[in-house]
Amino acid sequence: MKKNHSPHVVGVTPPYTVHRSRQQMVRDVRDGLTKTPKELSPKYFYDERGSELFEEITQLPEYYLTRAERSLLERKISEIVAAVRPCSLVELGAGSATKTRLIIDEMRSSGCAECYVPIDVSKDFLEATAVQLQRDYPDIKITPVVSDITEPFTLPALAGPTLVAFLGSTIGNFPREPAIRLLSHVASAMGPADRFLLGADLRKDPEIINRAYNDSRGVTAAFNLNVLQRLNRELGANFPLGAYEHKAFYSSGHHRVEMHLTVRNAHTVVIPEIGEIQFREGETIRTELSYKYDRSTLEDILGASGLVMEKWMPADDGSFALALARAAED
Ligand code: SAH
Ligand code: AVI
Repeated sequence: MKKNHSPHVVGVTPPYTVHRSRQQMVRDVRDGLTKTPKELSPKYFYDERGSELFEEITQLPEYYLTRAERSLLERKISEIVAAVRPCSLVELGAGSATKTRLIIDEMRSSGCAECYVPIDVSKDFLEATAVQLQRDYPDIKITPVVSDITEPFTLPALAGPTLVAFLGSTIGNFPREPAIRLLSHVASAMGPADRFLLGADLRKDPEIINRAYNDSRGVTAAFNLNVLQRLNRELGANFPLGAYEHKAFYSSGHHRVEMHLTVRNAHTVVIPEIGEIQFREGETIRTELSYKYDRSTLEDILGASGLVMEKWMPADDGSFALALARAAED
């Protein structure tokens, strides 16, 4: 990597991180809920409970994304590691880093695995992931970083070459311009020998997509509603959870899933640091977008971010793809 900054390492500076992110949260919630239509950033799904619910989603029969990416990684990781020869791995939005173990295992068996830097906003969950990984891989330096990847992020000094992974199609939770801003930060942190590995969900039969976001056990609904529970817990808000309903649908025109919370009956919510907010019957809070891609759209987004796609690795059934990219020469 080109840059060498000091990171906010978990366990060393948590009060600083928590304090800053709370102020940001109040600002974001105020901005989002005073807009028409109302919205909340999907990053607020991920407190510890939200991260646990997401893990449950990845096990659901309807949620094909995680299984599709896992089987692609199993098939392609030796080729990727042989081509990049990474000694360090940085991961954006690492979560439980379950699939990441496939990358780390391959790096170790091919002779170089010095450090792993998982970056995530979900502080407690990230800490638990890092502790477990350090136990399982005592020979690798694990440096978790609590950070919002939409901000220009900082990275520790790393033994190169570095593979920067962004898995799970989390890129899909960002519309085009924010996605380009985020990936531009990645591109500018990469040196010539580094590579970016992106996992992305592809366009397909809308029924399959709709099922993935409307599972029969209601786990996605609980994940969606958890954002309001979080605002109740952390900001002392009084959202009546029973007054909201999970709604998710695929919009073919926009190539994206929209996730909303629909208001069943009108009410007023008080958030002490923000004030009173009115909710009308039938209105919605948009909580997430999840874009689905094709190769040319992704190549275009990567290109606009200063990245060049070198390898395109779609699943045999076309459900999901991995893309490997390098930074464009200036
Ligand atoms: N990579 C994992 C987890 C995907 S879930 C997988 O493929 O299964 C999305 C992850 O990104 C969560 O762990 C969430 O906490 C994290 N995340 C979401 N928005 C983020 C942001 N703005 N900054 C940092 N991490 C974020
Ligand atoms: C993390 N992200 C890619 C998931 C997605 O599919 O957009 C989050 C999610 N939302 C509902 N289910 C899963």
